[in-house]
Amino acid sequence: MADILSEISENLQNGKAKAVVELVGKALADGLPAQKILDDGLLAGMGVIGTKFKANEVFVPEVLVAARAMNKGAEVLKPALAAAGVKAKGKAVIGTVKGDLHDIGKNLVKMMMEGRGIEMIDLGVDVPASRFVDAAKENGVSIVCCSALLTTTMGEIKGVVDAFKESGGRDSVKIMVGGAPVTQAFCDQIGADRYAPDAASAAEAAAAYL
Ligand code: B1M
Repeated sequence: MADILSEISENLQNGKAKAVVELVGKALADGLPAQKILDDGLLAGMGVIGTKFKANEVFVPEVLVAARAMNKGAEVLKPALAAAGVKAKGKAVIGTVKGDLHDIGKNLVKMMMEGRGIEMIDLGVDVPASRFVDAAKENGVSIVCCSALLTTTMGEIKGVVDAFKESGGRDSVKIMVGGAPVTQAFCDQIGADRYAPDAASAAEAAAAYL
């Protein structure tokens, strides 16, 4: 079992998306729990890439192909991560804030929320504050999720909170925040409603709001 998970991790680190997709499918067929494949295969590989990126041992192109393999592998896990037969019970908007192109964490949060029966409106990456406000209004959603991975972009989340205040719609939405540099203290400081450290707790908190 450990072997296939290490193989997933290694192929992800080498950016071999096709192999990752095949191995994730095989691990599922072998009966491994989806959460374990995610944690010990895909995220473990991404963790190694993160450490090497920080140490200047790998660079943006390598990280990009690894990220692509991560997203492709996670797509295969999506049906298994979603609770079977959950009825849609509400909608949420999600996006990575302006200036920030990281989307792996956002995609996982989206996936986990879909697994909780929440219909997700995904605005993608580099999303300006006004777009969150417009999308929430247009779709009548009550939950807005903001992801930021850079210390230089986390301030944009405050911009989203402020844009909702300025639009007069602050009271009709719960603003949830997350991403590696984001903390509970930051959430409190900017007047957001809820900080979630990971995708599973984000999905649990969102479901509790609906
Ligand atoms: Co970037 N990058 N990156 N990068 N990158 C980091 C974030 C960094 C920590 C690496 C490092 O130096 N150690 C560093 C930030 C430093 C800082 O700000 N303090 C960094 C940097 C500096 C940069 C660039 C500036 C590099 C450059 O160009 N010189 C550049 C910026 C580009 C931009 O955004 N404008 C850049 C670019 C990139 C790539 C494009 C190459 C690629 C992104 C590809 C993609 O996403 N499609 C990339 C990657 C992959 C990373 C690392 C290696 C991995 C991030 C990741 O996906 N983690 C990262 C290093 C690291 O984190 N170790 C790094 C896995 C993911 C599952 O975790 O996103 O934290 P995470 O999500 C978690 C939780 O945080 C939470 O749930 C998720 C799952 O449990 N969560 C939420 C996330 N969003 C949430 C929203 C919620 C709730 C929970 O809403 C309710």
